[in-house]
Amino acid sequence: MLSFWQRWTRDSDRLRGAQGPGPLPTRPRDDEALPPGQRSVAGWPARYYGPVPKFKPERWEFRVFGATASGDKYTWNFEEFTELPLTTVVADLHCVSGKTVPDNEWSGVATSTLLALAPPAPDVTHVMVWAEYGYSANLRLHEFASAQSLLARFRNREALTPEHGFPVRLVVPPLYGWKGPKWVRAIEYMTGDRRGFWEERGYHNIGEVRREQRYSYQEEPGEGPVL
Ligand SMILES: Nc1nc2c(c(=O)[nH]1)N[C@H]1C(S)=C(S)[C@@H](COP(=O)(O)O)O[C@H]1N2
Ligand SMILES: [Mo]
Repeated sequence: MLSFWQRWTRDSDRLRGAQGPGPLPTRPRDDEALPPGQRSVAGWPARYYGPVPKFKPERWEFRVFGATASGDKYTWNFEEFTELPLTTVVADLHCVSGKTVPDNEWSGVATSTLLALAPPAPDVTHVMVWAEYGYSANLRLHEFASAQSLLARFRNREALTPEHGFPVRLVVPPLYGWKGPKWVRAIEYMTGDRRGFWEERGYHNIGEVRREQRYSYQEEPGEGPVL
């Protein structure tokens, strides 16, 4: 019987083995090439609101609920979640504060895998991603579902640390960092839009980095529920 840590990190070994040992290639960053208003930072400072949740493997489960096609809820316990196939995406992490952590190699469960296992009803337009302590972020279904989106368990082939979202965080590269909850526990399928934690508190409902959608006062009519 593997401990939860052995179970989680055996994939880390697998990722390293698959791609060879040694440091990751790094390319020099030219901040000119970053999206407007962003600059790259060295290392990986952790940014979060509130305390870091304590992970309790026996109490942890991942849920999909709301407007599923079947009307059922879906749950995976920790062991079951570790059995889901992994994919890898390389992407920058853009905080709305202007700091970018470049070239992260994220590995985890593709959102398309989850959507296939827990199909949404045809009229689902948005999802709410729920994390520990009630942190949430709303996304349009097509953004959540895109090929670049994943529920990351690893960064640069290492299991996430507690302050970076262990065991799992959402990564959606085209959106600002707050749209990617760390310590994710559930996905809610919604047939309309509703604001998440920061979207209710002055941040843009959509949050596309390329379009610099930082604050809710920038929203055009139709880009978010009335505040
Ligand atoms: N649960 C939760 N997830 C969160 C946050 C948070 O406060 N709580 N902060 C978000 C913000 S604003 C950013 S920029 C990234 C930062 O991730 P990092 O600390 O791993 O760099 O996490 C996002 N996910
Ligand atoms: Mo952020």
